[in-house]
Amino acid sequence: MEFIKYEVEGAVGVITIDRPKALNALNSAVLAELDATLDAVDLAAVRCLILTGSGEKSFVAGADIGEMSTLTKAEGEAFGKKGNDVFRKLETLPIPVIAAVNGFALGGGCEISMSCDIRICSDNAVFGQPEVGLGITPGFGGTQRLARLVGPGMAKQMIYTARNIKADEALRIGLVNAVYPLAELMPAAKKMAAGIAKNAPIAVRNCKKAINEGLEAGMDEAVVIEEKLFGDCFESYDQKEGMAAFLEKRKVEAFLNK
Ligand code: DAK
Repeated sequence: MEFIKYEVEGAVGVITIDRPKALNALNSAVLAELDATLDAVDLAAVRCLILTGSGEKSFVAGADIGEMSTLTKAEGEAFGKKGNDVFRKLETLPIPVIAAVNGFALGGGCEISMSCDIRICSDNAVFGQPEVGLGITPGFGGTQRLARLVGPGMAKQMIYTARNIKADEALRIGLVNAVYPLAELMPAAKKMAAGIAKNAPIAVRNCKKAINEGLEAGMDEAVVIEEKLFGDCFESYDQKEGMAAFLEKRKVEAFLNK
């Protein structure tokens, strides 16, 4: 891989987008490598992923403007689909993904962070959807996920004005969950990931599915989605061990993902 680094530490995988010359901007090659990396994650061993960017300045500075500049309408739509397919794969991956946003998260960078389950950022992070200033719409899910995350009023303001926001404002509007000094971002992400990884994997996976799928449904349908995923946890080794440990006043020995 030229642009994606993937490392596994214990049960936590760290994906780093590594294209420093372009501040980690997403071109077709980066998207293809990210897609292949997600396909290769060992879901039996890895229980949480962290997505970050290389360097100390940028998470992802957007889709690659040079590559997009000469696209036809049909090619633009195809490029949007390529990004959307990878981002959707990330969003629906059976394990949680934490975006550790270490700098610029503009356009496609903001969008990829929103495809992750949880966003935390460094204090130098900058978020924004600058696309209308470039003559295009957000094309990797920004019009959809930003409105769902921060509400339509704030999303429309950010998208129509193309104004970037800093980490403190991102925190205030709920786009990120926490802000850290840059040096503390990855340790914090790893600590959170390890905390997730020690919980029962089938239950965590079903929670992700229930939240994601429930948000797309009306409440009557959403509670049925939850019921089924709740029921699915029973008779598993991990459910029996988790409850036995409580009843026997001891610590869980290990969740075995079965
Ligand atoms: N694409 C390509 N190269 C980029 C880039 C980008 N998005 N962002 C930065 N770079 C490159 C710069 O061109 C520069 O390259 P060299 O000139 O050194 O060769 C290098 O990275 C360093 O950048 P700067 O010299 O500009 O660094 P500064 O610190 O001065 O500024 C910056 C940092 C992040 C403020 C600035 O680079 C910047 O404004 N970058 C562009 C940010 C941006 O507008 N991002 C949004 C891109 S639009 C769609 C699909 C997808 C999308 C839309 C539609 N469909 C097909 C429907 C998504 C769109 C976007 O993401």
